Amino acid sequence: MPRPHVLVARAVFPEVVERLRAHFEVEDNPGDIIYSAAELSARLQGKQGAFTTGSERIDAALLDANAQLRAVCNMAVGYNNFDVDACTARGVLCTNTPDVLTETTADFGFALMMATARRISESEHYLRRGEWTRWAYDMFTGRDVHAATLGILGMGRIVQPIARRAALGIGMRVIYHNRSRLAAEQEAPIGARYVDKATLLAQADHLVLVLPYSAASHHAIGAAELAQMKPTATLTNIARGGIVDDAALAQALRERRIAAAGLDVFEGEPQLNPALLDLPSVVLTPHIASASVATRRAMANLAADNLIAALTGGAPPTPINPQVLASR
Ligand code: 8YV
Repeated sequence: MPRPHVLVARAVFPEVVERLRAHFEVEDNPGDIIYSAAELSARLQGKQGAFTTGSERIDAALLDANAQLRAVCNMAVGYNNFDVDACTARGVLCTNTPDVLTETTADFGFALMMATARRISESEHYLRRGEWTRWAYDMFTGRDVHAATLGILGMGRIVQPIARRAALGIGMRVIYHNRSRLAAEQEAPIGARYVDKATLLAQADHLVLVLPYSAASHHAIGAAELAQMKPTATLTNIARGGIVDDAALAQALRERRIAAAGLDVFEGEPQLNPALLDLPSVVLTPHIASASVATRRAMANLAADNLIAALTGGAPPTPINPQVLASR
């Protein structure tokens, strides 16, 4: 039987590409060029599978131009770059990489919240500029994190690790909001209390966003929501750009309607709203919440496991639309 052909759309650990070469004819991208939609579609000609990241959009037009495609395997837990309905309608399996990045991302979310509340970036820049000449009683005073109220908007796997760190680690009171609620036995050990969105916004000292991006979550935090937060509150986004209205956030920070923000994701990234760059009260990081060496390796291997299983008759470990497999 001829070996399937696959595209590895971005540069990735060489040993993971080698794993794929054991099963497939592989076109890889060691130069890590970001393909335009037209180039991605052209490179997928004749390929049955794709190893993708969040930067490759898989939509109906691309699928129609590549009717031979059987599987698209994202090296990411988020998959808003996939039109899953269009894939399902054409029998294309979609997979993602849940679970392997949860604790690493929770570590980062916690670090970003801490850095934001305690003004770590702002004070470091001051020091590097050579402006630190003496101690002052109010120099870079921030907001306490321990014993404060953590608000989590969103749900799913990441809520519990963040809540666990917060409640059991440093005695935070944890409230969360999402369309659905954790079971009582999941809430109890981490002391998480379900509240409505208005209560979450009004009571959180530190608000962390962990919800997936969709049309429904677009600008879930905009001017109206920011206006409901405490002027002393911080906002941390480790979920997706577009969940926060970045222009409204920049304005709220400029007018000191909230105290500070920690952002790992941005609308239109890697471009940033320039207003954010001018604000000292924002900690900015380039979408690295899952970026520990071990976790990125685990994500790449899980995406490869999915691709190998999908095209060799196996059971992909983390399918998004498993109904496609049932109908094969
Ligand atoms: C990825 C992420 O690194 O998993 C996700 O959803 O946001 C990150 O961990 C990024 O999407 C690249 O694929």
